[in-house]
Amino acid sequence: SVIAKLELLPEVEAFLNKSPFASFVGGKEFPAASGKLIPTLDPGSGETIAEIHDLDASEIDRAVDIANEAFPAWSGLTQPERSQILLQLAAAVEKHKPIIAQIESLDAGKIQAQAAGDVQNFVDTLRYFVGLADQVQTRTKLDSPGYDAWTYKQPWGACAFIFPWNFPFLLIGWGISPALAAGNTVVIKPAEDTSLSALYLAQLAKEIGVPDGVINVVTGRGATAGAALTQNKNIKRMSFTGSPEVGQLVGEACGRNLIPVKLELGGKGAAVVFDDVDVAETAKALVGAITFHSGQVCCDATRWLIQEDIYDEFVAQCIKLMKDVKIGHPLDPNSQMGPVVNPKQCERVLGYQTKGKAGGAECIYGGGAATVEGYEGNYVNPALLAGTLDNVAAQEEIFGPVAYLAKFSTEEEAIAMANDTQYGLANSVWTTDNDRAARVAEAMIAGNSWINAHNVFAQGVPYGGVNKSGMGGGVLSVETLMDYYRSTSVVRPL
Ligand code: TXE
Repeated sequence: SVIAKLELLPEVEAFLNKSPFASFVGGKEFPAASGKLIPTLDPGSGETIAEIHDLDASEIDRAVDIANEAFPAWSGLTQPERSQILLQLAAAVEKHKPIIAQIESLDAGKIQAQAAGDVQNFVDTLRYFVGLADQVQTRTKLDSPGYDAWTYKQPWGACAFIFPWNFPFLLIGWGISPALAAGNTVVIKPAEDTSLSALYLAQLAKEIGVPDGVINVVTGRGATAGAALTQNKNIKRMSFTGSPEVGQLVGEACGRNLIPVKLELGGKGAAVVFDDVDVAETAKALVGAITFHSGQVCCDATRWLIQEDIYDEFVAQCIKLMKDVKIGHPLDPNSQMGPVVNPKQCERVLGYQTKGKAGGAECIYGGGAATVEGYEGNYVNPALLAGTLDNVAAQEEIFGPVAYLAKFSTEEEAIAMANDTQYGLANSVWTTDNDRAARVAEAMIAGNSWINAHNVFAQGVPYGGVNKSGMGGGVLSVETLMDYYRSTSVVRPL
């Protein structure tokens, strides 16, 4: 076995030896009565690293009940008491960063150093939301002549989260931190391909004294376990991150029960590059972005719109850079780009290259499957396609290291092309003209616009998409924190 030859930390080996993994609910293992298991694979070698339990609908419902039962005690703590526990959790995760990062790297096919960055981001995000929640005034006096009036904010109860496989641990941090800091309990359903870091978190939370039932992890298939969570009438809020197709189903299910839902879906971001940029630097940044986590990044720049007079030079630079990208196993410290998550995703990425070419696009560099000696993983080559924007590869989310290039001549044309999409998550504009940068950044229809950068996040800066990219954004900011309080207005005539 290839995995046996990898240098795993003893703690990671010990953790994997606990397989098969039950879910973790109410502070203890929570097995699937059916005994059904789902294998979880190392995308870098194709080998099975563990198995997870596949819960059924009644078990999901039981987990939600347990989370609701834990709510009165958790929400009844004072804010300093709750914050203290969550800060201890943040410290424990930080201490265990190398272990969690290696589990994540092996489970999700993520370059190990990037996985460590994700774990740190979880820690920073949790600390940030604890700090914010400490400042929330739960009673606010209203100025209403003739009345004594105020609003009172309190947490909801058990909140549900369904997460995808591209940033398994980081997204848990973005999702649950505001919910927990506000005093809610959580039920987390990680993607079936990448449930291990969530299970590690739940066990760690138990060890450091997070009360039982506050952080629950349920594992299983999307169409069964995931769907059961979205149909449960006792969850107080739902947050889903994943594909638009499933997002619609989640929205429908929550709509039927009038449960508030937040959807973070895909994207087809544009990078608009004007001719006054440093071409080599900009090409480097965009090649870095599209190859980062093999392009499995919802806010990625996947449509590169290049002003016509620098187009050829820009393409030449990109090709040079892409040739140098070292594809390899995520745990190999020399690797710059790892595999895609599973064979299905590999087929999807290659399929869009075929469909794009059939629709008239030209493949100007790369493409196809990649081979990495000694590993039977899901490796693909980075690729550059070029053509008109009415092509399926320019309109649909590929979720792989594939950039689609097109030329523009004027600023107006560039904005129209950037907005020629059903998505609206994140775009970037590249120029040394500050006025133009601000104009274009504001004219592109999306939740986020970056200037001379792509994929930059900061706690305190709201993140999230519009249109087919989702609804209820505000992630990473006070906007999301406030979602996790319900508000009661109290009025007494004087
Ligand atoms: O995602 P799914 P998939 C996009 C990306 C990718 C494509 C397919 O383009 O190629 O989606 O990925 C759970 N009810 N993104 O099929 O199915 C599932 O178990 C409730 C973009 O893997 O949306 C998992 O936990 N839940 C995205 C989660 O939904 C269901 C990241 C996401 O899986 C369910 C991932 C159902 N009926 C994929 N069916 C982003 N925006 O970052 C599945 N799930």
